Amino acid sequence: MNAVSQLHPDSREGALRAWWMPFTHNRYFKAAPRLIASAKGTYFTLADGRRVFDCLSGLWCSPLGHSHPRIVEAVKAQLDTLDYAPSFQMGHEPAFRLATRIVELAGRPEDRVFFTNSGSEAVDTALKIAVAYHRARGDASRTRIIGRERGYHGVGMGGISVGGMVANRKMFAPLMIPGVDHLPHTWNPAEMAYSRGQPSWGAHLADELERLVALHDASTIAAVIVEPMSGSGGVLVPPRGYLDRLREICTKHGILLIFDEVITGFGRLGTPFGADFFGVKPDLTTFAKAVNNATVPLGGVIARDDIYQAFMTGPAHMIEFFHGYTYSAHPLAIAAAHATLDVMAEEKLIARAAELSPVLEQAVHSLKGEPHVTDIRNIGLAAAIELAPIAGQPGLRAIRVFEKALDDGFMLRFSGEMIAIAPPFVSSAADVAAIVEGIRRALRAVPV
Ligand code: PXG
Repeated sequence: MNAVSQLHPDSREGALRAWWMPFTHNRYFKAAPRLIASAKGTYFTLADGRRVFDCLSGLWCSPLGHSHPRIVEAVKAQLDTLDYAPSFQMGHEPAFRLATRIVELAGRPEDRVFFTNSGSEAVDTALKIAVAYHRARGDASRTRIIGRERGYHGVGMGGISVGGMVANRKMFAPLMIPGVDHLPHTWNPAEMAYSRGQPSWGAHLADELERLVALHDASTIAAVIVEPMSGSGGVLVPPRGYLDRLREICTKHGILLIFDEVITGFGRLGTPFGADFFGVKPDLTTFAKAVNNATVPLGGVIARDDIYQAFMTGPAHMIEFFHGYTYSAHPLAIAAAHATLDVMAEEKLIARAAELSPVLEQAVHSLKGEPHVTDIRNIGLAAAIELAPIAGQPGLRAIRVFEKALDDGFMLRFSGEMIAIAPPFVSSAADVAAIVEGIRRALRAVPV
């Protein structure tokens, strides 16, 4: 036994020892833990009693605010009725009804939904559907997947293979799926720094897909996967015309286009999906997070009807797609999603996100010229502020800004050299202005 494991669990070090925290600087955190005790509406209450504004809607996932009474009520009622139901060879009615609501909201009523429990599982599911679809149609050489640099598609082996974040990939390279290539990312500060909304430069970057087709041949490529807007990469906004161009090239070569809408799905851009915002139709769409306000883990894939139909061959009593999760369509998650979609519709919260978008754009771009700021990007109800790194200490600048803002009552998201915000849709214009002023104070308080 080492010294640490002998610590008394009542001591702070002992109490924090066992949980190996995700995407967290564990040693730094445990030396000065930031503990959340409760949440209500747009605020978290920390263990020391301070209330902080939730500037990223959780991790992009709670746009209705926390402990929404309608969602709480729905989940509690579901617990009393059906706590769990197997989804293999059995089904429960609310899950079918939710799938119908999702394809209707997406404006694709003929399409199909496969439920998962997270965005990562949704991505791996979409990749498997894409490869199996081509095989089912007799096009078995189409196995290659094209991702994009700086893309984030969760942390499954498939997701990190197509993802484009080096830190998430480098330790696992031998296990990642082979036969993957990447498009270049679309952020070019020399051409687009401080763009408001979509940059006008960069549609031609989609033509890189033609180069990859020329290199690998279309007959080897199953799908292209991109986030319509890269959230984790730092709100990287697609240049005007870029996604349309990707769509055209995919269609021309029989390649499926997967939009990873884990962040953009369910209203973040002020439209039901990013596909609606950009006016580009993907073949497969992944979602998670906001679908049920993150009350219970839920994700999924929307598949074009003919993709589903391609699997519906062979004897009717045989399983068509050997894939699924114990918790696929978990009743509590489904109940939370119904309540979330009810509230979104009744309170017109997606339109509310659209109304707040210009307020956020105006406010966040007023940070241009503040200390350390090198770029500001925004789209829908999301924005990122890129900071100049501290020499020799990558990442520390954004941590410092995050810490100052937290002390001041604003919980931001930091990642690399960047601060991201994605306020809850139920925020007021005054809340959005207050977040930005909080960031301004934090930027000014962090030493050069
Ligand atoms: N795809 C996309 C586009 C995502 O943004 C995932 C897949 C994976 O989802 P799960 O549910 O497996 O985590 C994501 C997740 C951040 C942040 O601060 C973003 C995510 C998760 C946590 C933090 O940018 N995105």
